[in-house]
Amino acid sequence: MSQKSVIYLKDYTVPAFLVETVDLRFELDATATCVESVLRMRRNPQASPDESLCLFGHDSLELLSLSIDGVDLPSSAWLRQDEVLRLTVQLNETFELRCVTKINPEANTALEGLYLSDGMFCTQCEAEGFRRITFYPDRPDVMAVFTTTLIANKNEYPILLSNGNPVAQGSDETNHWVTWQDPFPKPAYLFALVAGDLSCAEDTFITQSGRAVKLQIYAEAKDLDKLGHAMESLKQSMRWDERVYGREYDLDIYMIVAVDFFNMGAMENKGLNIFNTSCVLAHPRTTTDAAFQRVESVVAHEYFHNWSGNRVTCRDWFQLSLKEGFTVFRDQCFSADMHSAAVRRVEDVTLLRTAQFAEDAGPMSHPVRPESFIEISNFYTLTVYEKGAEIVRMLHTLLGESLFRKGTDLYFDRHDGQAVTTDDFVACMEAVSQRDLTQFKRWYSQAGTPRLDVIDDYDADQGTYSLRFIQSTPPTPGQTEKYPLHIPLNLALFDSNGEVIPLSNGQSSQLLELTNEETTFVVEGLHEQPIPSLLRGFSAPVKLFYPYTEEQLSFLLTYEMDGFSRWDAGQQLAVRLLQARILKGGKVEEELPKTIVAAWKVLLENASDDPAMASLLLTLPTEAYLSEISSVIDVDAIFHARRTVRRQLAQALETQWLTLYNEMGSEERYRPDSSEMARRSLKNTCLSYLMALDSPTYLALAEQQFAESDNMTEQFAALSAVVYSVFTDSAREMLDEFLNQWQHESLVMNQWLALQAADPKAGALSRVKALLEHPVYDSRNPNKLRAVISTFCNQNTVNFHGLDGEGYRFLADKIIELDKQNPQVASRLLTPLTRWKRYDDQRQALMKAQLQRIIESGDLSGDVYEVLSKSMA
Ligand code: B3K
Ligand code: ZN
Repeated sequence: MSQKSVIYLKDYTVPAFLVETVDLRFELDATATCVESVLRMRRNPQASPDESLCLFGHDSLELLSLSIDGVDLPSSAWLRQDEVLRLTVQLNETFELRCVTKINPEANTALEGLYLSDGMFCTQCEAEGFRRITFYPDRPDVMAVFTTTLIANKNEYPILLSNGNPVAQGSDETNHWVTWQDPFPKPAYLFALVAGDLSCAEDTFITQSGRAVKLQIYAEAKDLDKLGHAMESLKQSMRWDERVYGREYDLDIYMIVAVDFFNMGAMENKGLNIFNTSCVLAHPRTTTDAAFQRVESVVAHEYFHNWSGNRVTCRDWFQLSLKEGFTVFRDQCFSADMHSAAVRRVEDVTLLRTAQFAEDAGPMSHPVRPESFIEISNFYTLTVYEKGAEIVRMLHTLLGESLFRKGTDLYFDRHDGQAVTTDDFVACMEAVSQRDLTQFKRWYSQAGTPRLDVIDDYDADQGTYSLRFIQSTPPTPGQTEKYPLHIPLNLALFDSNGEVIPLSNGQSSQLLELTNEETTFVVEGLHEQPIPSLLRGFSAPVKLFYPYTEEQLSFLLTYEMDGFSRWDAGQQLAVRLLQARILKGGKVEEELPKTIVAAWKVLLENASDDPAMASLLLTLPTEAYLSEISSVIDVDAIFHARRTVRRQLAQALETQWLTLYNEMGSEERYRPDSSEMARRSLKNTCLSYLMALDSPTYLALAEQQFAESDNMTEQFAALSAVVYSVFTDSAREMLDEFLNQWQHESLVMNQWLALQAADPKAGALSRVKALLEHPVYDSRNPNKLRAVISTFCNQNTVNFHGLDGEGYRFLADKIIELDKQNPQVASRLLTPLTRWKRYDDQRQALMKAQLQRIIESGDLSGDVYEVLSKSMA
């Protein structure tokens, strides 16, 4: 493997040169686009005066000419090595640098920089894509005012968009041009352009100060009927950010463009967001409720970046969580306000506790503010995003709503137009609260998931109850020594009647701040031993260990009012049972314990009070969660244990499931609102339990739902239930019918592909290979790659981890192939193989052999190299 260089946070230095203005001129052509850039530059007075000018430029850039203050430079005036172009000539304090490059968007399969998506030009510049467009000081602390002129064939590319406001335009016989100007200085990673034959939905938003903002969402003409939900979501987000954070939108126009080829979900480019179609298009007939909600939250997330990310940006990429953690926290709170706060909290914690905790226990474990990287694209992780959001949430918890808001006001005010650090963010919270958050900041620098052990003791004679908290964090790669963290723990105590016991603060719950390795908390004046509810609302991202009895968990499931803690009590009850069965290989058929049947029965009886929460409460912990909490992951036992318990719960409570299924039915037309989504979710949970009974009666029920539903949520749930059932002939027929109906809807086909890739029945790998040959598949489209390959390797655990090692070999083959095409996506797909240490010896050997094979396959990208080398260390 070739050596790739490591970049360290500790090596940060200020930029030697600053850019005041950038004038870009693009002559757009699919295979030969000419880019002229004119930079007004000046030496940074804060940098050393002898530093030379270095610009970043990707290998794929063809440099046509370079001049300074109108004088062409000979090729001896610069050195070009790796990604850096170093000027060797003497430079004045201020000067104008003109640079002309040629690029080939059509050949750009990495989907970074300028590329083509279904024949339309688009860009992705975060983190380091701008250097694939032109030579530039491509780092986020260099902020400039951009003016962009786009020139293209007017028939092929009638729409020409870039950041800011359109200020001039014109045309000749064949071409037309538009000039855009963005008045807000920005880093190059927020630059964007789009050119294509697009249609658009339009609306207006009046800001709190009374300014009219034009809102436009662009997509291909065939998708024009799928833009309403994103538009509504955008307006809601704009209103919410004004109300909750006092933040108003700043330009006169806000545009979103939907593209089908995109490495991630969406991108917050200033005034011109570019979205993966999967995160913007929504229509009841083709889009599930889950996808509707995703559209809403991604639209909100990207909109919120306008302040947390764009107006105040990151000094360097180690600070990525400054914008991402904060913005995820903001979008979580937005969705909580729009729907059920408890449901959203459960969903967020589930993601964190399964996927982020697993990341933190694996070879890529890193602090929320990493210390080093080879390829920054590898650090757009659950740790930076989700754990980062938990850190901001903890600040919110510690300071309280009002001080937190003062803190964010100060942050936006103090740092508007700047590129700053997570320390700057915390400093604002310190300033408004007069608190010392030095220890708290360890959450940013220390990797790994802390463990919190709780031991309690009740002294009946004295009436005192003590809780002893012991915290520790396991070592992680490169960080063996760990220090105590500042952990906010929200606690409540219950008496045996299910009433909360007022605590010393007179309230029903109390926030404890655990800052030492060991802390003891004592409550006095109790008449009986209380039942503790620890970590209400999941007040800190830790693994909690307290030896609850089954009775105590059932008690909390009945009496706890905190939605998260109540749900968690039910999950832990199920975890107990599942873990006991996993130890026995998973296939045990012994009777279900009465506690769990009784608990599920009560849940079913009360389910209609809060259908969305009920649906979560009734769902067993996922295979991913059960894997994460296993010391050695026994794939087959986990799969069978879960499946058996599901079937037994279906059997034991068959009438209740059916009654509830019927109760959740509705004759009304589809509405994508919270209460209707909740109803459908619960209805589909019931259907999937009923289908576990392998009964033709319920097959008929599913077939009826499939045929009669007027929306994708119900149709797809019926299809999934049948595909995962024993009725293979019916499944085949239904899949074919679905294909026929939706073959022209690319996003629906992704679901169709993913459903089959996840089907755990034997022979999955050959079915997956057949899907890769199917006409609806396209190996260049990341959404399709994820639908088939990622779904198979992450969700179809029994087949991917098959002991013949063929699943592992398949993934390795795909990585080797894909790394040449799209390193970012290749590196991400690699994740399941990197977790080899979590499995038994036989699987470990098989997985390692495939990692080794990838290493030996030849020249690897920095992306894949970094993940591989860390996995093999
Ligand atoms: N900021 C982008 C992520 C860009 C990832 C580049 N590899 C999306 C977001 O978090 O909003
Ligand atoms: Zn983001």
